[in-house]
Amino acid sequence: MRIKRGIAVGAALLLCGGCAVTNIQEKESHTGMQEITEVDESLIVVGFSQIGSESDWRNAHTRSVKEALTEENGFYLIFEDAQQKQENQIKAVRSFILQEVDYIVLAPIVETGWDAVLQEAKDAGIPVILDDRLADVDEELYTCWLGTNAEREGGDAGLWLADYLEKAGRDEEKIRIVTLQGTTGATAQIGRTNGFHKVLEQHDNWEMLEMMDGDFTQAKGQEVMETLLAKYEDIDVVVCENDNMAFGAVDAIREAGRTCGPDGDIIILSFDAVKAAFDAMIAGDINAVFECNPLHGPKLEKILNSLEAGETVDKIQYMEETYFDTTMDLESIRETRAY
Ligand code: GZL
Ligand code: ZN
Repeated sequence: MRIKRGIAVGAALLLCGGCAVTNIQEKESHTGMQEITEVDESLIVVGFSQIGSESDWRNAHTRSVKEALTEENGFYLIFEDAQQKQENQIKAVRSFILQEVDYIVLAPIVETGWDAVLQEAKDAGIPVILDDRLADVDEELYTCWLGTNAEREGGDAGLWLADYLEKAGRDEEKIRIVTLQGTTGATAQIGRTNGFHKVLEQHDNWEMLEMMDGDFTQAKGQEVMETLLAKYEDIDVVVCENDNMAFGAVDAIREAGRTCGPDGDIIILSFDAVKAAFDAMIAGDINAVFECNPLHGPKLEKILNSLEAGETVDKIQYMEETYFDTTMDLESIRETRAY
């Protein structure tokens, strides 16, 4: 680990056991708490800029990374929560550079706006791992990306809907669809929207009435669904680009005196497959959920250890994922879920 030279808190290098340690690492600094602790030279110091805590998925993702990058596993993790603001992520990356961390892990809230700060990390000789979402930069500016195939998730949702409608004898019927999109410009939003659109184009009886940004949150999802229900008399399908927006959409549909799910008028498709989505499918509110696996911790740990050992790693690494719907034994599957 690089020894951090005097920054805001003032460098106080303690020599112990012949190795220099710094006691100036600031842990969990997103809380503003100044927890001064000793950092053992042998630990791999990782700065992690996390988007926020906007969804169940995000919280599971944070837990997974924190559970993997522990001191027992040989890491010193500096965690920064950006509260869903890109400027906070850029500030966090700059603070990691100042602290001369060994690696930077960044989950970029949107794909654009990263060129300058990632060039600064490269100039400082600090490898950057993109996790979860991608940044639209020269691929020389990051070592690898660990993510999920959002476009395939969107396509799977479209194929599932086509199969579901055919089985219901509705493959010729006019199908009116709205989409609650994730944060505009986020990899998950771009991929899911594009993937679903590719299938929609195959069905000239499907019409996308409107797509609105629900920012991956339950509150915004409910608000957007209320707007769409007021605007469109007939909605047959709601594509929700994450579970939390789907929960908000179900509340809005109920409050409008409408019905949804396998026994309702409106088909609800969602992405992530957190435990609460299983509860919603079991309750008959949601028809199908397309998994996006947040348990990135163990793979990140493996990537970091490989890099520390001087090995090269694959530039793009995907998480495994599948889908679930109400034809399955959801109660028992739910018990096997880790998030
Ligand atoms: C998906 C991830 C998305 C989740 C949302 O890879 O970026 O962000 O689908 C989360 O729940 O907010
Ligand atoms: Zn995904």
